[in-house]
Amino acid sequence: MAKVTEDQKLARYGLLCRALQAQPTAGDPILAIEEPIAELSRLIQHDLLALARQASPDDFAELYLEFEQELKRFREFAAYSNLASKTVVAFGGSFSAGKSSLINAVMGKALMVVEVDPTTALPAYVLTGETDAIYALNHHGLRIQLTEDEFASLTHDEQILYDSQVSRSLSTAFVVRKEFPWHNLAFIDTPGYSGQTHGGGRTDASIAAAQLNSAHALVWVVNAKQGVIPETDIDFLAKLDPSIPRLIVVSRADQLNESDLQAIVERIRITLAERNLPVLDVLPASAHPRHKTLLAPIIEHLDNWNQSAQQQTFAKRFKSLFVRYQRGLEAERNAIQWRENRLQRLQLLAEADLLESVEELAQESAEKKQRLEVVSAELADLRSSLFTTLKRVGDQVGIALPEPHEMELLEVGRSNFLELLVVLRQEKGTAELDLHQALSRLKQDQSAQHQALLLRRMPRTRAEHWLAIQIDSPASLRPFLLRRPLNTTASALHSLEA
Ligand SMILES: Nc1nc2c(ncn2[C@@H]2O[C@H](COP(=O)(O)OP(=O)(O)O)[C@@H](O)[C@H]2O)c(=O)[nH]1
Ligand SMILES: [Mg+2]
Repeated sequence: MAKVTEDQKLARYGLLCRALQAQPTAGDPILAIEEPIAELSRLIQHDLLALARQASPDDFAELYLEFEQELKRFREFAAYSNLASKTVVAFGGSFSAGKSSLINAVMGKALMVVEVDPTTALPAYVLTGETDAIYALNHHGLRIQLTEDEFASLTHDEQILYDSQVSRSLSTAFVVRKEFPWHNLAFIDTPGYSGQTHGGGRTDASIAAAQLNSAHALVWVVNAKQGVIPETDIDFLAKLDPSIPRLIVVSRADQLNESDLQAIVERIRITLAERNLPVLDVLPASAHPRHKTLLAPIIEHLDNWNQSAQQQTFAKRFKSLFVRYQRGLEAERNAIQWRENRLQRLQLLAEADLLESVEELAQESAEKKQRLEVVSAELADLRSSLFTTLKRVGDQVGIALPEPHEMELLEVGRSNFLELLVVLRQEKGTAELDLHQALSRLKQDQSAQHQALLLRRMPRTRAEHWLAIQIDSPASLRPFLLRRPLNTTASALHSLEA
């Protein structure tokens, strides 16, 4: 390995200083939004946590991570406002699947870093701009500029050469390319997911999922040499928002012969259909210039996405997180109500010596219910403050967001299976559905096609999970089994009633 010169060491020191800078310099556009951004952090990192200590759903830990992730993404857009008007296309897939190479190939230029060490790789937005430039956000949320060489040096070699890991102090990169062909698109090159835990206990998988879920479209890359789409990829795809259009790209086509490649593409198509994961297409690709023609259908999809200007998803995403929290509280309120009903019966039957205990329990229940109501009201206030502050920042930097009261009204899609059934029944004006009976019919495998639409087929699904939808058990278990209803058609639900 080449020896590091004094000049190079000095340059690295300069980079380290920038990466660790904590105060914006005069004239930094971030100064204009510092106060509302701090307010957003306070709302989530302080007020939301304080509420959660009083009452929160079982999955609050995940919910909170998503809140933080969404806030982080909003800060990225605020720090580099050219992103605001772009349709975001995320490239996902496992480490070394070939995501960065594919991005380079479709752009027709080698602009991204490939073969970086996955543990130090930064997610990078790639988009057009007036001049070529690379920026990164440091851990204080400040945008710093990197030279091409500095960006390229953020690999595992850095550790060997300089004994430093600057990329650990950076969170996101923005690669601006004058000749980026799609003016309305921004790509996001994700480092890929793994089960490994990262600093702070987060897994790469959860970060990758949040990044992909916030995109307008997805390109999922699979390494052709694996021959199949791995089970871990399927699990991952199943967890992503089904309303985001996705394209599967089978990379390294150059390393297989034509017929093997076709067989693999076909197999992946079938697997995805069987697993009930609709995709736009499964397309082979290669980063090798010799196989350039393979890229044409992929580029066609990108051209298509480039046609439509899309609003950023912040309002919808934050709204759906609040809705999840509220639904968790509702489920708990229902459980308490049920308990209260039973306690009332006990009160009637209890002997005098037990009556006091029963009354005590009833009192506790009532207090708990009241607390839940207070938390629910405070959560609504918190939501409205967050929407107002988001809008303030959005107006300042040019991120188009609905008015706060419109955000309140935003429809985030029903995620409650029972609710869907109730709506269906009301539409049809039929008698109340016996869920137990309906589900047993579903299990009799009458309409396998509809069954697959309604239920997730996951290898991990255990018998007790199935039990959960047959008896009136906690609503929180149902989403695990039931597909998010965005693509559940009414006709599929009809099959429950048939
Ligand atoms: N032969 C061949 N190698 C590829 C192709 N795509 C990626 N690679 C190689 O696979 C490795 C990982 O690719 P990269 O794009 O960095 O993967 P990422 O981690 O998903 O971004 C690199 O060594 C690439 O050169 C391809 O289409 N053909
Ligand atoms: Mg990469």
